[in-house]
Order: sequence, then C-alpha cells, then structure tokens
Amino acid sequence: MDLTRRRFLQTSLTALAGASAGLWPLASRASEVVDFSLTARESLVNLGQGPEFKAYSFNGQSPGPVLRVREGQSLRVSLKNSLPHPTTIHWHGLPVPNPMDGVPGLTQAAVPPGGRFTYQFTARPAGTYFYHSHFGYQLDQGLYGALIVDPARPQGGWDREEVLLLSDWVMADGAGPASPRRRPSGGMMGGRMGRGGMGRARAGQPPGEPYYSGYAVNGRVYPAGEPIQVKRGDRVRLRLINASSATSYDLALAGHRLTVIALDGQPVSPRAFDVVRLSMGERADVEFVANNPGSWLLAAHDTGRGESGLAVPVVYAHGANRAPRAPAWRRDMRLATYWDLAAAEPVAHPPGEPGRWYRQVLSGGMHSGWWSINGRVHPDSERLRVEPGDKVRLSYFNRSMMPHPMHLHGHFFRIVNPRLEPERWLVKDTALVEPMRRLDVEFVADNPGQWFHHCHNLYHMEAGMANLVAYGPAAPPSGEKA
Ligand SMILES: [Cu+2]
Repeated sequence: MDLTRRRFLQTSLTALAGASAGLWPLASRASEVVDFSLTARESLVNLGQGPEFKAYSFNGQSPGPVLRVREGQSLRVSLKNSLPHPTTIHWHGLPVPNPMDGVPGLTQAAVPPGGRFTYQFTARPAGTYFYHSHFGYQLDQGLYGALIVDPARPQGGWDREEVLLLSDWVMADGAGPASPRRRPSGGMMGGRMGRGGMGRARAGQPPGEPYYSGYAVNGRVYPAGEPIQVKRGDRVRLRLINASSATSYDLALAGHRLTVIALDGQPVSPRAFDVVRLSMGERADVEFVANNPGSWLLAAHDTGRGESGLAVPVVYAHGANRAPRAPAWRRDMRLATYWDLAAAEPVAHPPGEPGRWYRQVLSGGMHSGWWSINGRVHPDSERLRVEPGDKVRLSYFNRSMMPHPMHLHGHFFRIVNPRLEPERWLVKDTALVEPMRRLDVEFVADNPGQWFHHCHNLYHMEAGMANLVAYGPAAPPSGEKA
C-alpha cells in the first residue's frame, strides 16, 4: 500500500474512532505513526536499597521507558518476548480497539517465549496512562511503564513536569511466584491479620499478596532516587501513576498543597487538597507552586514510616541543606475524594435511565483466598451483556473489608455523583470502591468487543475478582484466562 493511501485510511479510522466515542474533538490531520520497541526479559533490579534481585524488565529497566506521543498519533509498539514465560501488554486506561488490549486468552493469544507481537492504535484522548503486562503476576515483577499522551495542541504553563510511577516491592527478592515472602491465602483471616507465624498457602488456594517491604518511585526506594529540583516560583506538574499491585497511597507534599488537575488522565476543575488518595491503576495529575523554600518530602501515609516508605524529596535550589521534612499527618487534613471533584468541561451524557443496570457485589477474603463478583470467581464469571450505544450502569456493593479499585477495559466510565449534573461527573477508568461502601459508575457502550472488568489489586484479580463486558449475543467463552 502506498503512503498516500495508507495515510488516508488512517485518517478515516481516526475520524471514525473519534465520532463513535463522541467525547473528544476529531483529529484534523493524518495520524503519524510513532514506533517503539519493547523487549520483556529477566533483569537484575536495583531499588537503591536492599540486595539486587532478578525480576522482569522492559528494555532492561523497571519501570520500562516512558512512552510519549501526541494525541491523534498512531502508536506502534513492537513487543519482543525474551522471558521464559508468555506475556502481553495492556494499555491501561486507553480505549484501544479490542484486539490491541493485551488480555491473554481474551483479546489475543499470549506472546510465547521468543515470540513477537505488534500493537498499534491511535493515542486518544490526551492524558496520563501506563502500560503493563496482563499475564499472571508479571505486573508485580516489574513489567510496567508510563504512557503519556500530550494534547494535540501544546498546553503550556508548567516550569517543570515529573512522571512518578509508584510501585510496591519486596526488597529482598521482588517476591516472584516462587518466593517464600508471600502471604498465605485466606485474605483477612489468613493474610493481613496473620502477619508473622503463618504457615504456607493452603492447597488449592490462590497465592496471597507478598509482604511488601519497599515502596518505589520510578524504581527507587527512598532515600535512593533523584529528588525533584525546583526553583522558587516554579509551577510544577506531577503525573502520579499507581502501578502497584496491591497498595493504595495517601500522598501529601510537606509544606505545600496539591492541586488536582486530572484524574485517570481526564481534566478536572482544579482544586487544592492536602492529601491525594491513589489506588492501584489510578492516575492523578497534580500541580503546586513552589512558594515555600526548603527541602520537603512528597510521601505516603502508612507506607511512609521508616526508611522503606514511599517518598521522594522536593528540593529548592539554594535551599537549606537539611534533611527533607516529611508531611505532618494531621487529622484535619483535607483529602481529595471523588465527591469533591468535577470534570473540567461538560461531557455529553445520554439522558434518561440506563438501558442496562448491573449490580456487582464484591466479596471474599474472609474464609478463603478467593475473591468474587456476585459470588462468582473468574473464569467461572458473568458476562455483562451490552449492545452498541447502550448506557450501562454498574452498581458496586463492596461487602468486604478491603478496598477494590475496579477497572473496566476499553471504556471510560463516569462516577455517578448525585451532587453534580451528569455532564460534570468524573471521567475515569478505575474506581476505588471503599470497604463496605456502594459506588455507581455509568458508561456508554461505544467500543465493541469482549472486555475484561476486574479489581486492580493483582492478587484479587488472580483470585477471581473479574468478569467480562461482552458486546452482542452471548457466545460460549473458551479459556479466557491463561
Ligand atoms: Cu480487590
């Protein structure tokens, strides 16, 4: 195919994709193809603390390289699998065509050891995303990286920008599948409450999450790692990405407030808070003005205790040479919740009652290591049937004592918020459902295929907390899970 025809086709496809989503401006020019190569392989990981250990990397580094493109460009990634196991890549948050979504056994066959696969899709809409393996426990072994889509028209205003990927590690050995540093399964009973002195996982139970001992920012555990250098008066943007497998963070920057400007990559009306909560799979773009010279820590509560907590210094040029100051965690600190934030611009929302309404009861963890939706454990799980154009509501009822960040592939949903007009509901792809709470989301079925829908706690997902959103007539599924 000659270049002209190929450009023409890509332009048409781009326009179609924009039209069906109906939410974002159409690209006005031919999409350029931007090429990347990623090789998944075993590598030594050095967190800057503890011993080096063998884990997985993209191109020899964990996190993998930052992939950065402009909205409307076509991203083409050639994946080479040099691991001793199959793998895939999922483009978390981007509504890509179904065959590009990277869920093994559902949207593609897993790429075997020595194999290759090329992913290609139009990068839209602009925002902060990440990519990660969707095979087994590989996300927790280091296979993730940032994916940034810049607006087609450059957006100025920041003197500095930092991409910060947050991840949970076991500093001694990474806690791969064979590691003894894993919690026995059994959730609350066998796991979290049973720290120390517990035996091995019961036969036939899924593995519990590891006992994490280190929380890394861009692959380094504080005090290792690069501080964020600022000058007085700088306007600083942080793209926070929680790529952790099983850890949520409450983040604060000592001496400053954080203004939330986007959640899951989608702009919100800017609003300042003391604390930003970020669960697995969630992203938050925040900004602050450097107006309080000194040496400070951006740190997470709880994990922020001790040397191995999640922290990164923010250091002013010509500032004091003292150790960075940690946030003073006070009870009256203002936490950013979904209910305090609104979409920056009105987003068209189909009027009327949802055409389909699915109740999703999240439970498990008390007496077994399994986690379920409506009592069913994946792959023996429900198909939530939808048809193109449907407005679909998911009502989550969390009947467990653990938070569940629920993630829908291939779509954005809105967080149902009775305090706001539907046009201003938050646009997200991952919704944190707090313990014993209800949360509703709505989405428009605008991206046909069979889509994975699951808790983004990797250990809950692998222990069954997943099902499918399936377009069209129900087809008997075969081997969804590798
Ligand atoms: Cu969960």
